[in-house]
Amino acid sequence: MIDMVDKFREQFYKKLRDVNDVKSLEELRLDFLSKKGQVSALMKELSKVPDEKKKEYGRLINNFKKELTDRFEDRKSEIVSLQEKLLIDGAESYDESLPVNCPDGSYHPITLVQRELEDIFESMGFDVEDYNEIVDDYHCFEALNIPEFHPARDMQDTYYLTTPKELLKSHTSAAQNAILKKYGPMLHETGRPIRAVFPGRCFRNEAIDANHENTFFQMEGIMVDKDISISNLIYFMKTMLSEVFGREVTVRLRPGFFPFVEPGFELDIQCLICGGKGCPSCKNSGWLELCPCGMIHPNVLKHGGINTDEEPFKYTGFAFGLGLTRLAMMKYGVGDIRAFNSGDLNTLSQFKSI
Ligand code: FA5
Repeated sequence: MIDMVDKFREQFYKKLRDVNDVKSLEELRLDFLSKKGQVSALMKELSKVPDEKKKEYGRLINNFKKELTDRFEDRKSEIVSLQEKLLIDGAESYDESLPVNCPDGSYHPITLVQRELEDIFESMGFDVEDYNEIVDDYHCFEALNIPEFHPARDMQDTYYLTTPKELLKSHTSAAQNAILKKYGPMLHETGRPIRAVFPGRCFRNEAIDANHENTFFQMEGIMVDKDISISNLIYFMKTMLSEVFGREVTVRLRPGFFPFVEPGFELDIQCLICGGKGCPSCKNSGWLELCPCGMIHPNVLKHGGINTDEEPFKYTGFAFGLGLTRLAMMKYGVGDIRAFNSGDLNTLSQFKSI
């Protein structure tokens, strides 16, 4: 009997660790705590033990049942409170099994997140810009301090067109040069800082999984002015994330290499699908790479015609490349990125109606 209890305990805790949603929680309850579950099976075994041991084993099973019920309730309240936190800004609780209920159509969740971010950045004085999906090699790489044959090109394997040196843009950074050239003269002539965000669709030849797509969205942002520093960058990143999520979210900043920034950082957000415990959406790390950023490399500013040398107008700036699709996953609690490009109305009709 003691061996059976130990075996069931081990199985229970192993399964409990993997439970991340209400559905699998219910499966666990049925498996262990329902009338047909493992604990009831132990109770039935009790009839087979000698009378003098019945009391001792009865107590053992009751204590075991209480232990399992307590742990089950703890995990249940953790999951429920995590889900409540995820129900931000009217996003209905995302459940892929719900029937289609959207007679008038609805916005795609990425459109919703994009518009919300545009509003946030506009309120902080940023212009919103649009940019091509087909770009040339110069804008996607060379102007970003990534010369031909530089190994950094391997990080973004994309789709080339038959026209020489034209490709589907692999990142929104491809627009940086055009934005610097558009707003640079105003900066030099009137001192108006460059503050712009530019959302866009990006393409990469990726091995697709729960958090990688071959077609996904990013939102790039740049700010260039006199005396811009890393503190400005961190301030804007934190403000943006707390506005989007409506509360403080746990982030971490670690060094990251991108030839177009120096220094460069990776800004990760603690996974809101599993609360940092580890799940397929965050490759079991508890963190999701969301927004690489850094101080714009002087070579990039020079390619964009910005004066980086002469006093008193020596300009510096920061840039970031936010993963919009991943942000939508976190905001709405969508555990698999493939849901967004699926065209599945059950999934996509659960967001704000038109
Ligand atoms: C870049 O694309 C850089 N251009 C970002 C940048 C901009 C750095 C400005 C510094 C300054 P990266 O390859 O890490 O970096 O992609 C940026 C974000 O896009 C990732 O953090 C992730 O959130 C998202 N992303 C990248 N690849 C995919 C993919 N295949 N599917 C979904 N999201 C992706």
